[in-house]
Amino acid sequence: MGNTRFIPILMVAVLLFSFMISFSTKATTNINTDQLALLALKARVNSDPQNLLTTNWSTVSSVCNWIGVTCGSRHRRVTAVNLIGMNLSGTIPPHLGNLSFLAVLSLSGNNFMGVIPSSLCSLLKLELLSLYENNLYGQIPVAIGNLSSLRWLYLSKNQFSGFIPSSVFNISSLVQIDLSCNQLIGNIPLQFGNLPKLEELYLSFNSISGIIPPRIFNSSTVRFIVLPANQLSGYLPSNTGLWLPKLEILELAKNELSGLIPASISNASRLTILDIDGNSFSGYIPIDLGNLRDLQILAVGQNNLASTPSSSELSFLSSLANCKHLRVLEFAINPMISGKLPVSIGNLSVEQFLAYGCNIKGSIPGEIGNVSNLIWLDLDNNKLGGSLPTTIGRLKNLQRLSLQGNNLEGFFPAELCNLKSLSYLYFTGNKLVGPIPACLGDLVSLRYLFLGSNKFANSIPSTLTRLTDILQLNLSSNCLSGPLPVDIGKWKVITSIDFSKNQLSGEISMSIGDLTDLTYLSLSGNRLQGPIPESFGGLISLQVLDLSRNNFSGIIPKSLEKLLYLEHFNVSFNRLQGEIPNKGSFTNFSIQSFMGNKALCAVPQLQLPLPPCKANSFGKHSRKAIQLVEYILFPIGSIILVLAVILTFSRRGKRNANLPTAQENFPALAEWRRVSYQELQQATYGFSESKLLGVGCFGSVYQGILSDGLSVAVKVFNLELEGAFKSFGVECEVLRNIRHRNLVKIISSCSNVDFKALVLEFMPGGSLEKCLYSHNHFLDILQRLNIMIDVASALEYLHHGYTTPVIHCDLKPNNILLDEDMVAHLGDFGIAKLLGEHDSTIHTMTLATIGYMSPEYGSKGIVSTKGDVYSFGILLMETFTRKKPTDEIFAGEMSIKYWVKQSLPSALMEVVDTNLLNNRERQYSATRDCALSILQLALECSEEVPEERIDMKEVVAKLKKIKIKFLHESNRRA
Ligand SMILES: *[C@@H]1O[C@H](CO)[C@@H](O)[C@H](O)[C@H]1NC(C)=O
Ligand SMILES: *[C@@H]1O[C@H](CO)[C@@H](O)[C@H](O)[C@H]1NC(C)=O
Ligand SMILES: *[C@H]1O[C@@H](CO)[C@H](O)[C@@H](O)[C@@H]1NC(C)=O
Repeated sequence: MGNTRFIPILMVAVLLFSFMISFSTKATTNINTDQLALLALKARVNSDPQNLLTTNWSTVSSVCNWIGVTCGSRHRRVTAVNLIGMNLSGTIPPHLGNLSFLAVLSLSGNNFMGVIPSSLCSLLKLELLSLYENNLYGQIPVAIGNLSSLRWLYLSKNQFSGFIPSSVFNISSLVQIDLSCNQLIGNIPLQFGNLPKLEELYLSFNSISGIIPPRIFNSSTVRFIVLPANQLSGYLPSNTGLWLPKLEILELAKNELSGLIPASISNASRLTILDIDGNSFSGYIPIDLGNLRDLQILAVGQNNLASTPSSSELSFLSSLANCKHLRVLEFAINPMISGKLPVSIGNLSVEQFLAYGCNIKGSIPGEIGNVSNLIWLDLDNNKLGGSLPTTIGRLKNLQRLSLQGNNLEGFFPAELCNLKSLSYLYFTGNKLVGPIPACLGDLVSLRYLFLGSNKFANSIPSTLTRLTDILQLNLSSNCLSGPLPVDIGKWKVITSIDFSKNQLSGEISMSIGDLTDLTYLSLSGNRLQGPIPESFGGLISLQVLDLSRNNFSGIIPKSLEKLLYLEHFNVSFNRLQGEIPNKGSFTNFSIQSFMGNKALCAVPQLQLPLPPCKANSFGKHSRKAIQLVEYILFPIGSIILVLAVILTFSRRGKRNANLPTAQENFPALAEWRRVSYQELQQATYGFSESKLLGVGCFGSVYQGILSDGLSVAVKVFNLELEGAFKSFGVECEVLRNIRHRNLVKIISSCSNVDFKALVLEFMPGGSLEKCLYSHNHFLDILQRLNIMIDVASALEYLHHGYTTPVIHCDLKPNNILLDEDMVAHLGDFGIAKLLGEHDSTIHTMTLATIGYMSPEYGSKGIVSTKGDVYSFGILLMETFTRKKPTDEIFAGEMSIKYWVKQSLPSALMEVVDTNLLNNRERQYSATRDCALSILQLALECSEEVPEERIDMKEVVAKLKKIKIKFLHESNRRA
C-alpha cells in the first residue's frame, strides 16, 4: 500500500522534471543554439569543392548572413537552411534538430550519406524537408509523423530501405510526397484517406507491393499518382471508386496489376497521362477514352487487352480522334487485340503510334498518310499484308518507321524517299521485292537501315554510300547481286554491316579499312572473291568478322592481329591459304573459324588441327630475294619515290574532288572484268620469264592469255618497292577515268594483299622503242608520222579532253605501244599527275626518265602540261633521228636538242635517221621536207621556257598538216 502513495509523488516529480527540462530547452535555445547546430553541420561536411561553407560560414558574422541561411525578420532565428546542389559530402548532424524555428531544410542534390537523425523529427515548424538526390540510407524514421507542419516531403533518389512508416500518412498537412527511386518495401499504408490536402504522390522505382489503397481513388484533391516500377497488385476499383475530379497523371506502369481498365476512367476529365503499360490488365480497351479531351499520352501496352469483339476493326482508335492533344499512343504487345486498322486512323493527331506485337491484320490504310504529326510509327510483328501505302511518303516529320516481321508485299515505294527526317527504317522480315531504290541515298538522316530477310534483288545501289551518318546497315538474306559499293569507306561512323546471305560478288574495296568504328561485319554466304584486304587491319573496333562461305583467296592478312576486340572470327569455307596469323585475338579462335579452306597452315602454338607452315612456304623466301635485288637496284629511285608518294598523297583530297567520277562519264572499276591471281598465274605460265615483255620502274610486264582467250599484258607491281603501291593506285585511278583510242585500255585489275597487277590490252606490235632500235624492225617515215600523230592525239586528250588535265610525266618510246594495225597507244601512267581546275602547275619529285624531262621538271619538280610538250618534242627528235637523248654522244652542253637545233636547216640530213632515206630516192625531197617540218615542230615543243612552248592541240594540227603535205608531195613525185 505504501507503494500506492509513493507512485503519485514519483509521477509528479517526473512530470516536473521533464517540464523543467523542456522549459529549460525552450528557454535556452537562441541564435547561439542555431549557430552551434550549423557549425555542427559544417563540421560534418568533409568535402566542399566550392569552399562555400569553409570560407563563408564564419563566426565573424552572424549566422543570418551565412550563405544558404535565412533568419526570421522578427525573432532573428534560423528559419531556412538551403544548401541545394553544392556538391557537399558528409553526414547530417543531429544538432539540426535544435533549429527550432526551421521551416525549410533543403540539402538535396548533394552527397550526404548516413541516416536521417531522428532529432529532425522534432522540428515542429518544418514545412519543407527536401533531401532528394543524396546517398542517405536506412529507414525513414517513424517519428517523422511528428512533423505536423510538413507540407512537402522529398526523399527521392537515395537508398532508403525498409517500410514506409504509416505515420507519414498521418501528417494531414502533406501536399506532396516523393519517395521514388529508393529501396522501400512493404505496402502503401492504408491511412491514405488521412491526407486531405494531398495533391501529388510519387513512389515509383521501389519494391512496394500489395494493393493500391482504394481511398487514393476517392480523393478530390489528388492530381498526380505516380507509382510505376513497383510490385503493386490487385485491381483498380471499378466504376464507383474512381472519382478523381483533379486527376491529371495516372502512372501505374510496370506493376502486377490486373483486372479491367475501369470504364469510369473516362470521367477523369483532366487526365493528360494514362500509363498502365506492363501490367496484366485484361478485357477491352474502353472505346470512350475519346472523352479524355486533354489526353496527351495513352500507354496501355504489354497487357492482355483486346479490342471490342463487336467490330473487326480496332474500334477504340476511332474515338481517340477526339483527343487533339494526344501525342503518344502505345498499345503494343497485346496479342489479343487482333483486328484491322480502321480508316479513321487518319484522323489521329499523334506523334508516336506504337502498336507492335498486336496481331493486327489486313493492310495499312492509305489514310495513315494524313497523320501528319507522326514522328514514330512502329507496327512491327503484326500480320499486316498488302503493299506499303505510298502515302507514307507524305509524313514529312517521320523519323522512325518500323514495319518488321509482317507480310508486306510489293515494291519499296520510291515515295518513301521523301521522308527527309527519317533516321530509323526497319523493314526486316517481310516479302518486299524488286530493287532497293537508289533514291534511298537521298535520306541523309538515316542512321539505321534494316532491309534484311525480304526478297530484294539487283545490286546494292551505289548511292547508299551517300548515307554518311549511317550507323547500322542490314541487307542480309535477300537476293542482292553485283559488287559491294566501291566507296564503302564513306560510311565513316558505321558500327554494323550485315550483307550476309545474298549473291554479292566481286572484291572488297580497300577503303573498308577506313571504317574505324565498325564493330560487326558479316559478308558470309555470298560469292565474294579476291583477297581479304590488308586494310582490314584498320577496323580497330571490330568485334565480329564473318567472311565465311565465299570465294576469298590468298592469305589471312597478318594485319588482323591488330584487331584487339575481335571476339568472333569466321573465314570458313573459302579458298584461303598460307599461314594463319598467330598473335592478338588469333590465339583464341578454334578450327570452326578456319575449316573448309584450301591450304591454311598454322603454327603449333595455336593448337589447330592444321598442318604446320613450312619455313619458306608461300613465297617468303623468294620475296626476300626480290627485296634484296630491288634495294640494290633502285636505292635512289626509292628515296625520290617516297617524296613523290608524300606529295601525291597530300594532294589527294583535292584531286578526288576534281576528277570526273566514275558514275558521271565512265564505267566504274566495279565493271571491270574480274581476274583472280590464279587466273593471271595460269595466263602467264606462272609469271614465267619466257612471257616477260619488259621490266619497268615499278614492276614487270608479262604477256598472257586469259581463260577466255583474250590476249593481255599483265603489269605486275613490285610491292616491296616503295612507291609501287601508289603507282598502282595512280594508274588505276587515271585509267579508270579516261578512254581514248590512243591510250592503252585497261581490262582489269587484280589487287591482293601482296600482289597488285593491272591487266592491259596486249599490244602485239610491241613498243616504239623496240620498233625503232631492233634490227628486224623498220618503220618508214609515214608510219613514224602516224605514230606521232597517235601519241599527240592521246596527249591532246589527256591535256584538254576534260576538266582535269592529266599529265603523263613519263613520255618515252618504251611507253608507246603498237597494236597489230600499227596504231600507237600511250601507256604507263604510273607517275601521271592530275591538275586541279585552278592549277596550271604542281610541284613534285617523281622520277621521270632523264633525257625526256623538261628542264623545269628536272631542276624544280614543276609539273605542267608544258612538261609533256617538251618530252614530246624530244620524242619527235628521237623518232626521226633514231638517236636516244641519253646517247653517249650527248654530253655536257651537247644535248639532242642542241644537236638538232644547230643542224637545221642546212645540215638536216646529218641528223635525220639515214634508214629513212635508203632506197627512197624518189621520195627524197618529200621526206626531207617532212623531216625538216617535224624537227622544227620538235624544237617549238622543246623551248627552254615553258611559256614559249606550243600546246598539244596545235601540235596535233601541225602534225596532220605535215602528213597531208607529205602524202601530197610523195604521191606527186611518185
Ligand atoms: C557569405 O556570403 C554572403 C552571401 O553571398 C555574403 O553576403 C557574405 O558577406 C559572406 N560572408 C563572408 C564572411 O564571406
Ligand atoms: C560537382 O562535382 C562534380 C564531380 O565531382 C563536378 O563535375 C561538378 O562540376 C561539381 N559541381 C559544382 C557546382 O561544383
Ligand atoms: C542540441 O543537439 C544535441 C544533439 O541532438 C546536442 O547534444 C546538444 O548539445 C544541442 N544543444 C545545444 C544547446 O546546442
